[in-house]
Amino acid sequence: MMDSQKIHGSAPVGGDELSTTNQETVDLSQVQIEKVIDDSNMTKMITFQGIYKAKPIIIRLEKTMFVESTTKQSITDSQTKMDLSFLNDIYSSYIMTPALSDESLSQIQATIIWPANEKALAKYTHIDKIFFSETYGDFKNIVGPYIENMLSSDENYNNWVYNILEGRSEVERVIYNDIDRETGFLITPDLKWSDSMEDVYLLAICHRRDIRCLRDLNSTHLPLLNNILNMGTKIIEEKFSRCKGQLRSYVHYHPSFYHFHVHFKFVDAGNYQSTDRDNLLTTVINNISLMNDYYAKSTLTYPLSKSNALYEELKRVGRLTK
Ligand code: G7M
Repeated sequence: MMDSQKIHGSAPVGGDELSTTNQETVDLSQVQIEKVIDDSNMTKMITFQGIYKAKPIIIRLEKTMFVESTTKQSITDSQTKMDLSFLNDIYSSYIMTPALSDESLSQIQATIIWPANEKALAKYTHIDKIFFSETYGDFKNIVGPYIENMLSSDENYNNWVYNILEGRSEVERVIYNDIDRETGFLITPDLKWSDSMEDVYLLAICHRRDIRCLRDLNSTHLPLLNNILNMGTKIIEEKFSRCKGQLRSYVHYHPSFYHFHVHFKFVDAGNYQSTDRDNLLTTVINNISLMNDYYAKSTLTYPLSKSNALYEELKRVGRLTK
């Protein structure tokens, strides 16, 4: 049986970026819930904002993973209630209510941030996205100049990338470095990798600095792209002892920083997730081989957050109306 004191809020949260230091547990019965700030059917999470002891609090609830043994028992347990939603040919759908004794099935993981500062509130609050179909003309007239302007107005824009490439940061984390000026790249763990072997997440960052993103790629870059695909795959599969074909390499459009890089993740059943920004490297290579300026000329559709500066720019120039 879980300690009820723990359920009711033992949540001192670390990290100054998220909150001021706190060593006090939260008494949830004293929290005033104000509103839902995020809610996702896909991630099975809901996040509330409220007030606790006159300071903002964030409470994020997440359905916990299924435990095989108890879930299996619940399916055949005669106490389990099954309400039929629909039956169609070989398919049927139910709302299943397991017996109350199946505690693990009703457990919820709660993350509490208190006191929550502006940064934490922004990070945990859902921001709407739109889908934007960016044409060749949009890129030439609006998006390309917007990127150039951003890069030239902030000389530190790609600093963290150059620190890695020049061996000033993350030196001991780099697992491969080919320093060729044209086709060279290095492989380093992504910031988001937790170091768990279950969800290996690596980045290949090229040494040349003249490729900002997918739009710039053409057939002159095929030696670089093939090098990243072939050598990157070989090195990573060997290092992590995985079978061939389990590694997924992809390029985001738009990326979050404009220096060409490729993501590498294993396609493990548990954490495989693709997003609408992903462009598989094998498809990129194929498209450029068929048509040199495929990415310069194509209309590229991607999700764009309403908090992204590009969204504001597209509105400013009248390309987006709302
Ligand atoms: O969406 P995009 O293709 O731009 O992805 C960039 C990736 O770079 C993200 O997955 C980030 O987690 C990762 N990243 C960002 N920073 C600031 C760093 C960093 O300083 N070091 C490393 N290793 N990865 C980073």
